Formats: sequence, C-alpha cells, structure tokens
Amino acid sequence: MKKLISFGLAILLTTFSFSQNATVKGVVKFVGEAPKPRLISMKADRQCDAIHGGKSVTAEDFVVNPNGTLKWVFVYVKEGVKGKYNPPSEPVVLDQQGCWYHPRVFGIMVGQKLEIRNSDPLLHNVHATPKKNKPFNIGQPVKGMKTYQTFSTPEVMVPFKCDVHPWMSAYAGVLDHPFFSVSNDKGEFEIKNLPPGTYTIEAWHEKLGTLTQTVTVKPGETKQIEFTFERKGKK
Ligand SMILES: [Cu+2]
Repeated sequence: MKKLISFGLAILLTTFSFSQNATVKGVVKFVGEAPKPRLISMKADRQCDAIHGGKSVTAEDFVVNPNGTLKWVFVYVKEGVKGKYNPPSEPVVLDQQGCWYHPRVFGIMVGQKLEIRNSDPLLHNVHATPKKNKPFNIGQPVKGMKTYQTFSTPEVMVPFKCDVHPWMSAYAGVLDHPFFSVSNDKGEFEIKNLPPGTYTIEAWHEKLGTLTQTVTVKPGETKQIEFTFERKGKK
C-alpha cells in the first residue's frame, strides 16, 4: 500500500513538474537594408534546370519575410539547460528535391537520426563539414535513396553542401537538449517545455551572425521575446 501511494505521488509530481514548464516564443525582426533577393540559375545541370522549368530559384540565405521579419534563424538555448535529455526516436528529414535542400536550417539532437533523402532522379552528394563532429560525404545517385547519419557532439551550426550543385546549402544546429526552434515565414519561433530557470538564448543567422539575450522563466510562464538583426546599407 505504501508503495502504491509513493508510486501515485511520483506520477503526480511528474505531471506537476511537466505542467510547470515554460515556453519562450517570439519573432526575429530585421531592420536596415536587405540585400536584393539573389536568383540562382540551375543551367549548369540540365536535369535540375528542367525540374524548375528553366526558371531561376531565389536563394534562401537571406530571407526577409513580407512582415519584415527573418526566416531561417536558428533560435536555441545556449546556456542554462540542466539535466540529460534523450533524443526522440523520430528522425529529422533533410530532403533533396529540385536540386535544393529542404529545409534550409534545422535543429537535431545528439544521437538523433538524420534521414537524408534524395527525391530527385539524379546524383547528389551530401557533404557535411562540421568542426567538432565527424565530417561525411555520401553519394546518392538514385531517386528514393535514404541515408542515416547521427551527430555525437553539440555543434552550432553544421554546414551541408552538394559538390555536384554548388548552390545547394543547408545548416543543422546540433544540441544535447530539445530546446530549439527555427523562425518561420512570419519570423516566429517557439521553444516549449522549458523547465523554470535562467537561460541564454541565442539566435543564429547565416549571414548576420548571432544575437543573444538572457531570459528568466517562471513555472508555467509563456515569455515573449524579440531579436532584432540590423544590416547597414552594404549591397
Ligand atoms: Cu546536388
């Protein structure tokens, strides 16, 4: 009976501590002069070019959303996370489609599977060039191919490129906890299930660098924060 009570108490405490977790959410703003959207021609590879009907594709390295916010910013907890977190069993998918990486920027946990897909009927090679993790370079000549990789240590960010198509580029933020998010086409990000505490939150943009701020969250709180990247009129 005693055992049963303490078991019940443990469940209650677990539920309680879960509901007491906090959320940090907000937007990544942009002020200044945005570079002109860069157009990428795929004429160098006839098959890629044909997939896009001979049209150029807009580069994703500097995407200012219609509402003046930034897309593809990796927002994550840089410092302050306590305890150990196991990776989820679902893989993160990096797809190569239309000679383009989908998504451009993503987060993944240490030990979590990265599923790299080739959805194109042509050769891609996936070349990851981390500094702390082991680099890899895998050819994927056939449509429908899937390759699995994992990372062993946190690293923000791990660059990906394709040596066949020099315009292909993607970035992974590898962390040993699940507290990360990528800004969407409204500039929004959301980090959920954060235990109460004080954290350093960093926002990473591939062209604009990083911004950090310290945030304290109380139990159950949803805290709204903002990052503002600036760029002065250099073309
Ligand atoms: Cu490629």
